[in-house]
Amino acid sequence: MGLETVITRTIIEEASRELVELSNIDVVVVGAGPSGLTAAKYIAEAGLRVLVLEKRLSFGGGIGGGGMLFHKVVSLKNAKEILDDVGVRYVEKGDLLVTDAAELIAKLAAKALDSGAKILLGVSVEDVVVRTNPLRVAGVVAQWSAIQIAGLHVDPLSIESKAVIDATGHDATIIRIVSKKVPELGVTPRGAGPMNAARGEDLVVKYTGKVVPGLYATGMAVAELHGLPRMGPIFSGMLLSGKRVAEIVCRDIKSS
Ligand code: 48F
Repeated sequence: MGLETVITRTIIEEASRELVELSNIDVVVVGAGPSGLTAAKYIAEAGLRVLVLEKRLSFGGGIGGGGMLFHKVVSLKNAKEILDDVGVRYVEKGDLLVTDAAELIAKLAAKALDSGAKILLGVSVEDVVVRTNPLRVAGVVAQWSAIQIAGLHVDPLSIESKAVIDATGHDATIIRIVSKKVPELGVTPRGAGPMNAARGEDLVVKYTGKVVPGLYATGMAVAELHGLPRMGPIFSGMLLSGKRVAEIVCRDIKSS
């Protein structure tokens, strides 16, 4: 057997074995931006099985774009503990901690993976699984992003989970899908408000949490749902929101 065949078989065998295990999991996080990666890290550390699905072939979401493409991003000092936890270096400037965007992306992802989270890149969530009695979100429907981009009609795969976390940022994709397709759950995204960094930072953490049974929101998806102010290129709110949703999801799953 030629090396090409060995390579092909190994990839298919290893990926299939894992995908079978991942098709029923404790938590699915949709989106590998700052809030989703932070949530995945703390959920995995709490001992739950967590899968992150990211539609792009890279992680980090909005971190890489930083502020107007500059390579520095900032956080308030209330996120110091999380930055220390993931080993990101920063300099203090007044009330702000300044980090390199690339380092924040790499270390958040590495920490989530080291803690046991699984991340699949190039996978888009296009629908949710819903169960009745009681009515709840019970998983996601996923498609290769390449298939979506090509506009091909290929049926997707489903992943069952105890909790789905919408960490899709301004898209608030899962919240919008539930709002449109399951109106009886009463989810009505208001759209994020205009810029107010200080208020936005506080409120996004305060409103982080359960949306409806089985569905949770973190990061800018929370702002989109509740009409909270946007805050621009500051990331403490995203990190703290990720940690907060992890606490809420772990508590709910462990008490159920
Ligand atoms: O946008 P994103 O970084 O969301 P976030 O964690 O952080 C927001 C900040 O970056 C910034 C901000 C901070 O003050 O305002 O905007 O809330 O990351 C969202 C990730 O979700 C992916 C998307 O590619 C990005 O990496 N994503 C979006 N829709 C889907 C998805 C989908 N349907 N399936 C899979 N991934």
